[in-house]
Amino acid sequence: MEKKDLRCRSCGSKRLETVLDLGRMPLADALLTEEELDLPEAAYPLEAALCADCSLLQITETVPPEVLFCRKYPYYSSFSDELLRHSRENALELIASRGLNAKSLAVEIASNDGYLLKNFVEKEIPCLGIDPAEGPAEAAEKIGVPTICAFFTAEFANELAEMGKRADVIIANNVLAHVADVRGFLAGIRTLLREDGVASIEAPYVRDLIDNCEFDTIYHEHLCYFSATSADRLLRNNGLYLNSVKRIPIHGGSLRLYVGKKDEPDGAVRALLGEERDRGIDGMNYYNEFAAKVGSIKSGLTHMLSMLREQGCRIAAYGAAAKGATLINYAGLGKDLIDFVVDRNTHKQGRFMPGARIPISGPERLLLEQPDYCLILAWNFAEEIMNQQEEYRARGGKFILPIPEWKIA
Ligand code: DWN
Repeated sequence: MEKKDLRCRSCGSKRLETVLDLGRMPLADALLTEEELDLPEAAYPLEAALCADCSLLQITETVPPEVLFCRKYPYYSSFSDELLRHSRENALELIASRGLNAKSLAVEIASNDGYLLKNFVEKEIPCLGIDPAEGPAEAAEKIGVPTICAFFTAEFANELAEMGKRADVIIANNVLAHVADVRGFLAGIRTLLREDGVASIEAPYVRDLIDNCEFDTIYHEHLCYFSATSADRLLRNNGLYLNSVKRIPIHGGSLRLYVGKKDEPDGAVRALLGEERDRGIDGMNYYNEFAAKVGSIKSGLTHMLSMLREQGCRIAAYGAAAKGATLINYAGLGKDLIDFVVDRNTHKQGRFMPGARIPISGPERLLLEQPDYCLILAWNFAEEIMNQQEEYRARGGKFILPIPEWKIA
């Protein structure tokens, strides 16, 4: 069904084709306090559509960024050791490959709690973090990472440039897909980046999303789902160039895009664009079966959990993740099936999952109450979580992985 008034976030085309409609959903990171349980909860359409002109997969609804990312944003990157390891590697690789030193400047957009820039501080390389989320920005300052609590926009970049700041390296992990004014964002990068500088941008890879049916990574914070093809077209239309690219396993499969101001694509870019062409990732056929696959995950999971419940089993979940909110609310997994969710992030403990309103506690509750099963909502960190929770398993607890189809682990 063609969309009338909507335009593609990248190329402005009106030719947006629905790929998956998840209906009206609460905001994935809008965790509720006890007091808010009796209050009405906002819900917004959540529909993913493909642009027939530039092949960008995107959601059709834009929730104001101030609503999504500011006052009570509960996500702190440092609660995952795997993410810290990954980010340190990213930082050290950039420092080495760009020969950064005390005269350089590294700027990270969406720097959160300093999880990555702390590696630059350790190496005494001047750096600056920018993040609109008050809590994480404060936490970053506390560990000595210079951070400005603000959105990164073209105007903001102009202000920095007028203060004489130019970045040798700009890092933007898990933010390009979140930005409503993507043109302004990229204009800001062009302004702030030195002529010979590099922007290292990580974003979930649409190919892994579709091939592994990671539909729960679709939520209102994620406006775009990039392929190398759609990212290349967006960057090119905004005076930036995809010069190298890597597929990386983080967050269920992501791309690391190396972006510059000169058009010098390397073999890795040409190879991946070729692969995508061969697989038809820029055409609707590639997305046709996705909705049906999502439907079977939903029915398979709810059926299995209901069976366990009927057998008298107690079920909990691990990871009050944004993707977890999509999964439980889309699949209708409520308090009748899942008793509680656990999460290491102390800012999430004591709150409730949006929509389903399942209580969130610390991981110690798993051993305290020893539920028979634990559904891992943060499946992208399943290995780390299962290793960490060996005692729970040694006492007979069983883990359930929901994606790409449920299995007992
Ligand atoms: O883009 C985004 C990605 C990068 O992160 C954001 N918009 C929001 C967020 O998405 P998410 O919440 O789905 O991300 P994670 O990183 O998969 O969330 C994992 C959750 O699990 C966090 O709340 C931390 C928690 N966790 C834990 O309690 N113990 C994670 C690990 C590894 C653990 O051992």
